[in-house]
Amino acid sequence: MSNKVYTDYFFDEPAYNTHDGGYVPLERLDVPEQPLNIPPLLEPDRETETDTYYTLVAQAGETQILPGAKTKTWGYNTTLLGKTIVFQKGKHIHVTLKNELPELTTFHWHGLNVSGPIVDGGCHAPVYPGETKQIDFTLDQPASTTWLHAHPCPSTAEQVWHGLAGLTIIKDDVEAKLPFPRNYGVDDVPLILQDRRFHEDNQWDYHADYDPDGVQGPTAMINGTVNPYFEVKTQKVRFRILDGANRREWRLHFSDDLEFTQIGSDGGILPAPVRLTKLMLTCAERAEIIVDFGQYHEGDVVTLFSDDMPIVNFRIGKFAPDTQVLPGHLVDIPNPEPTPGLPVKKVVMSGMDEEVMLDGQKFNMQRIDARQKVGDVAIWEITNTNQMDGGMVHPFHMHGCQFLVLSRDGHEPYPNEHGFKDTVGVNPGEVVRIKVWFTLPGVYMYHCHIIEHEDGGMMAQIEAFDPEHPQTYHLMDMDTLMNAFAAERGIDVKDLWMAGMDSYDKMGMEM
Ligand SMILES: [Cu+2]
Repeated sequence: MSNKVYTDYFFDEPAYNTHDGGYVPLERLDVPEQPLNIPPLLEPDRETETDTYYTLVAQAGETQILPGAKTKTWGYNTTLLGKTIVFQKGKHIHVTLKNELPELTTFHWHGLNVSGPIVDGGCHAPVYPGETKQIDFTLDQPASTTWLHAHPCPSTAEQVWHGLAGLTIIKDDVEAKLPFPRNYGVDDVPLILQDRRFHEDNQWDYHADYDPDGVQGPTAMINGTVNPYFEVKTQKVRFRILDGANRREWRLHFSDDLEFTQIGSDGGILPAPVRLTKLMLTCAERAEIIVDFGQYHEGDVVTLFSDDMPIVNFRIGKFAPDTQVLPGHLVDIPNPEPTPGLPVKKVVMSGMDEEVMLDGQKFNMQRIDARQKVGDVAIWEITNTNQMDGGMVHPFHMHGCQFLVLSRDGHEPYPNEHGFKDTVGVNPGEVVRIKVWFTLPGVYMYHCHIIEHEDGGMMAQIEAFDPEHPQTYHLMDMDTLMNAFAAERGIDVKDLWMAGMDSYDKMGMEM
């Protein structure tokens, strides 16, 4: 491991969301501290040597988040967020998807290399209320922290806001040999970072809080807990951090500028550990870090902040000394040569508010915007045309693959971007080059992961094709989904309000 300790957030400061006109600063709610919720693990229905079977239920319920009235929330196999699913690489996974919500939803495996558009669970794979569907896939990708969230167009943002986001963890033999903490809930701890505004009777009101640049709330909610504390019982703790917010960027640092080590990014373990005192995550990005609390004593409290707001308190308990040192090299990252003769695939993210677009147009579910042969290794060039002054970081996300970041404006990527990624924050005015290859044929979406931007049309889709086995895809259309949503709500489709619709309407564009 290099001895260098990085002490900045890397991203361009003028582009931070704190400079946004609509920025909602975090505020500390005056409610007692509560133990950090650790999402329970989802038990498989059954398991063989080669196959694992799960049932996943999207359900509505009520959750005691604040003192007083419970909050109406949605979740996977629980009332809020989801039970954590642990997958073993190489296993054939069978999932029964059950929708017990009052409206249609989809089950998107963010970060999994599974075939699109159906297994992937984007907008083309609705599961209607009361319906059950089966999917199956074989996991063939490295150990990583990925997640599951709803992805129905154009209501992804609202459904995630209701709580449909859960963590998934992939394990493999390579990661198992590394000296990392891996006792779930004890020294291997998820931190799902979200923010909400609690209205009357502790309820959320997505429509009231709507902002086309992304909905925010002033209250930090970590794993569904407000004002959480966590009892530290081991010297070193690994955190699997997910920016599960609709729009908020998290600029994380600990009290005393405590140094920590990043060991993983979106798609797996980093080639080498990176020492940091600050870490910025944009929407949907993940980071795995190890924090060494060795300099503290029983009774001390270490605080995790985002900007200047405390978001988790770590109460230091008794622990045995841990002198294990991380190796300088963690994993090998494959780095295939680009396929000769392929043009650079250019993607332009433009606009803000309702004007957001991808390549000068808004998403159309029935339009395939690009094609790439399975196995081809292509250079993609992602441009954010926002002005540095007043623009914003757009987190670019791809389904169906994990990519490598090659450069930012021709310079080296950030020091913690040398592993697999599926989401990369692009600064205003910046050009980010990535290397993209698909392993499975399918139709895959790519988009900004400020969720209101994707609902608002800052999204496109690509067909990864196998010339030996041409396929035709039945692609869902917006009218079918909108009519279904209206019917489920018992209203006329003309009276239906969905977040992304405004963005199309105001630009005079068809959905
Ligand atoms: Cu965006």
